[in-house]
Amino acid sequence: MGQKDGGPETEVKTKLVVVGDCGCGKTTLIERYINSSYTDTYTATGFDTYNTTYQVSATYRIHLSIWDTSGDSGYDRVRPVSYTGADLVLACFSIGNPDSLHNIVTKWLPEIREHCPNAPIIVVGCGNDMRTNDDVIAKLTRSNLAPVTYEQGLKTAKDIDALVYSETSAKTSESSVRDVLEVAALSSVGTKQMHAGESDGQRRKSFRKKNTSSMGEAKSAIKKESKKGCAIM
Ligand SMILES: Nc1nc2c(ncn2[C@@H]2O[C@H](COP(=O)(O)OP(=O)(O)OP(=O)(O)O)[C@@H](O)[C@H]2O)c(=O)[nH]1
Ligand SMILES: [Mg+2]
Repeated sequence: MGQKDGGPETEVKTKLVVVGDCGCGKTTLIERYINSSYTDTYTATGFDTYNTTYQVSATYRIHLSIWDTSGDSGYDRVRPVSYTGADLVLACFSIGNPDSLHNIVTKWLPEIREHCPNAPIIVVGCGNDMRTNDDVIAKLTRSNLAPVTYEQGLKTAKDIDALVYSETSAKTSESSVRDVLEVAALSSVGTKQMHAGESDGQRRKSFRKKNTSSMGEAKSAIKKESKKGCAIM
């Protein structure tokens, strides 16, 4: 804490863990946020940590530690290390791969809840540019499939009691990427001081309460962000 322009300065640290199927777009999302870069080339991740600062306002700063993981099942036994101390988990899927949404429920939720039972979850639909991409649609149609719709993503997020559902395109919209990471940062600090052992319902109520009282400057920011394509449940 310090003083700037006469007001108190607030600094908060938070840890976000990013999980989801192989190739669903986790690293691309993070790289776009951290470096403003995008590549179509896929490079499998092992583990990576990115540190950055989100300056919410002149006097409010969030130090973000973003933990990237591999979706490969070969890492299932070692990935749990990443969950230690997580303040929030981003559960990602690809809008161009319906299986990856299904796996949020069957694989990622059980793993997240085993290793961090109380952490809030944000469900992130990566690559929403693919929803209208003719090549992606044609490829999925050959298997009697279609890109994931907004409603399907939102329903899954509600079913697993996620805090927020958000869609992004690291390829075409840097602002959508910024929105989801910043909402994640704000949500994670908003839920940090909640009592362990609260039910999910209590957690969401507490989040709303924080969001309208002690979150201060974060309050107006998250409200603003939530209007830009994130559904806060
Ligand atoms: N069209 C489109 N492609 C994307 C987008 N985000 C990622 N991709 C592509 O998806 C592929 C995989 O992305 P990654 O970010 O490496 O996937 P990952 O989830 O980190 O995969 P693992 O590290 O193996 O778990 C890359 O070829 C990206 O270019 C997007 O927003 N739109
Ligand atoms: Mg990766």
